[in-house]
This record gives sequence, structure tokens and C-alpha cells, in this order.
Amino acid sequence: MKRNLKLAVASIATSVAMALTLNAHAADVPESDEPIIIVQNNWTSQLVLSNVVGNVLSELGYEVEYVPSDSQLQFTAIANGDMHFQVEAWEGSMKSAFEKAVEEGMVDAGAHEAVTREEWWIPNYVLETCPDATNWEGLNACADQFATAETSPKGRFVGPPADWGKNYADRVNSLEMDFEAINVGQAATLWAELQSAYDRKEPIVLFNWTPNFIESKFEGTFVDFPEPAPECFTDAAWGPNPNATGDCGAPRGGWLKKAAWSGIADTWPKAWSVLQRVNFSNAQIAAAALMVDVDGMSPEEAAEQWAADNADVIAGWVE
Ligand code: TMO
Repeated sequence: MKRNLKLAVASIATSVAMALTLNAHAADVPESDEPIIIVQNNWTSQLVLSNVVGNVLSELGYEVEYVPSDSQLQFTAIANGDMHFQVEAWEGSMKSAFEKAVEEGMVDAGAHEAVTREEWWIPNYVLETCPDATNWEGLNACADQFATAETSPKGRFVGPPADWGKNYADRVNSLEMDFEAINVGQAATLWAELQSAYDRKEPIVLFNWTPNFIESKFEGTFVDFPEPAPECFTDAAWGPNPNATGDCGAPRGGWLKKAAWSGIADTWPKAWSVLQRVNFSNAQIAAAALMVDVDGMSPEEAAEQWAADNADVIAGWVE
């Protein structure tokens, strides 16, 4: 482990040094001593990859600070310049807050190649007792199988921490489902609930997303809801319930974007050129989560390991 970390640090340093030699403007970096504030959220791939990006900027000579933020309120802070960069903005849970902040001047710093989904999810053994649970109506038909003392006679949906922006109680109401959404306080509770149900093959439906480490550890399936359209949220007549808005799911092929303060380009031009090139694939994000949630590394250790495994990717950003 120690040795891996040393190699990782050495390899970031080498890629950055090579890039600096190639870059005629390198002597001007950092253009400002003001810290670049990178936002951190409360799920593991984000913590790892924000450290990866921050380490690259530090190696280039920038002052970097990490500041935790709520995944919805962060965008206003970035629009205002109170925070500067977010590596992982997810369409399924953050689209509205993201787009509102863009209207207020936040910069959409581009999409990663990763394609994302955030949705209700079941382990595959659930299909043995609830065969049509791959779609919301089939799942709803077996709602009683998911009942707990807290929710009975309704089924329990194990929902995400409240700050992830999705109000599943509204969706349950709009679709008139026999479920109650019970939010967890932190992501680790989602995985603890899943592990304990999985070990006993008990029915469970919980919030999950991809890319994540889950796909390499558990066999399961997202539950299909009506594909969202803008009218789902504005026109009650749209969707399965003619009397309600919000009667749809999250996108099945969602975007993952970077968000930036508009002042980065002028304050730290070289950093801006790097941040614009940062681009993660599904496999790279899943690997980042796995190092923490399965291998038990800290996000900081995982960032070093990730950088060692992806030195060529990082070299492409700092060119
Ligand atoms: C924002 N998240 C990936 C945890 O759904």
C-alpha cells in the first residue's frame, strides 16, 4: 500500500512535469495565489475524483482548498464565486439546480463521457417473488413484500439522503404507489441496508446509481419508471396519472457534468484549460467508488491509487 501510494505520487508528478516542460506558459503558473475551491459532496466517487483533480492542480503549483457542500445549494455558491469547481454534477438529481445556476452565471464546464442513471433499484433475487418488479407497476403490485414495521401496510423505499434533491414522496404520490419513501442520513446506510437484506435474500428496493461500485458486488436491476419529459413536471395531463405532475422517473441515460465559477478562466487560465479537459468514463468512476466502498481506502488514498492507475488520462488533461 505505502509503495503504491509513493508510485502514485511519483507518477502524477511525472505526468505534470512532462506537461509543464511542454508548456511554454508554465512559468506563469499559478497566475494567482488565491486558492481554487473544489466542492466536495457526500458520496465516494465524488470525494475521490475531486481529490484527483485537486492533486493535479496542486502539482501544477495552485493553492487548492476543499469545501463540503450540499449537492443542491452548491450551484448557487459556484455561480457567486464562493466555491469554484464541481467535478460530478448528476442529471438525475441535480438538473434543476444546475440549470437554474447557469441562468445566474454559473458555467456549464462540459459533460463527461460517462452516461449515468439514478433510480430505484432491486437485487435480482427480488424477481423470484415479484417477477415484474423491473418496472414500477409490477413493483407496486408487490408493495406489501417490502413493508416494514415503520411503513406497513405500505412498502418501504429506502431513499437517498435528503440533500440529493429528489423528493421520492412526491413521485410516490403522483404515481399513487403503495410505498413510503424513507430517506437515509448518509450513503453508507444505503449499502448497509442492501447488504443485510442481500445476505438474507429479503425483498428491498433502494436508491442506487451508476456508475457505482454496486455493479461489481451485487446483482441487481434498476426499476423502470416512465421516461421523463419536460411536460412531466408542467402538464398534469402528461403521464400515467392525468391529474398529477411528477409522474415519471429519472433519465435512463443521464449526463454527468462539471460546474465552474465564471471567474476561473481569467483568474487561473492554465487551471481552466486543465479543468475543461477533465473527462471521466463510467469505468473510471466505478473504479473510484470501489476503492473506497469495497477496498476500504480513504478517499485521499484512493485518489493516489486512481492517479497511478490512470497516469495517461491525467497526462492528457495537463498537456
Ligand atoms: C448524486 N448521486 C450520484 C449520489 O446520485
